[in-house]
Amino acid sequence: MPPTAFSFAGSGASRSLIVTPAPNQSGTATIRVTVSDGILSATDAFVLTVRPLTVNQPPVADASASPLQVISRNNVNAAVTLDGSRSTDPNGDQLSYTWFADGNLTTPIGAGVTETVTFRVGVHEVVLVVNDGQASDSDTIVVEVIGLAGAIGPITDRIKGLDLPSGYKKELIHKLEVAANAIEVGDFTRALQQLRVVHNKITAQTGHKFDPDIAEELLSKLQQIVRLIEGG
Ligand SMILES: [Ca+2]
Repeated sequence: MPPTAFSFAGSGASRSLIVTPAPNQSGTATIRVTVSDGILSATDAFVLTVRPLTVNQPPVADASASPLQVISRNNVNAAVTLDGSRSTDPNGDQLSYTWFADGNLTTPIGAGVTETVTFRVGVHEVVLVVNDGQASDSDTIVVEVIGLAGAIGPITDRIKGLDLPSGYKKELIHKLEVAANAIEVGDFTRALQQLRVVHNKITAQTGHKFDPDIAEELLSKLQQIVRLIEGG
C-alpha cells in the first residue's frame, strides 16, 4: 500500500480512514493505525484483502464417441458411449452436461459426463451442451450405426475400386457377398467362414497385391465385423 492510498475524513473524535487500493492490484495487507492526542497513543491493526474482479469465461464443450461408427449386430440398434470429459472451463468451474440427439433440443438423452445410449441404425447428430452456471457452449458430433449386413457393403465397394487382378478381385467380392447374404439370413457360421477366408487372402497379399495401408484398413474393418459376430 503506497502512502497515497490512505486518507482521513471526519473531525474530532469521529474519524474514518479511507484506503484506496492501487488499480489492478490484489492481495493482503496488514494495516496498522496509530492515534495520538499528543501525550498518549493507541495502536490497532487489521488485515485488508483485495480480491481481483473475476470475469467468467465460458466453458468449451468437447464431445466424442468411441467409435463414431458402430455396427449393430441385430441390424436394429447399437449402444454408443458418448464422452464429454474433454470439455474444459478456463476458470475451472464445475460443469453440467446435457446431451441431445437428432435435432431434439428440448428433451435431453442424458446428463452425465459420459452417457451410454442406444441408437437405431442410421446417422445420428449428437449435441453436447456444457454449462458453468453462467455461460454455456455446445459441440456436435455425428454417430453412425451400421447394420451388420450393411457393414460389409463398404468393404466390397472399396475392393471394387482397387486395382487388383480381375480374377482375384472377383473372388474376394463374391466371398464378401456370400458373407453379407449369410448374415441377412442369420447364418453366422457361414458368414464367419467367408470373412475369415477373405481376411487370410488379404493378409497373404499385404505388400504384394495390396498396398499395406489399404490392407490394414480392410483388415481392421473385417476384424471388427468378425469380432462382433463372434461376440454374439
Ligand atoms: Ca467459467
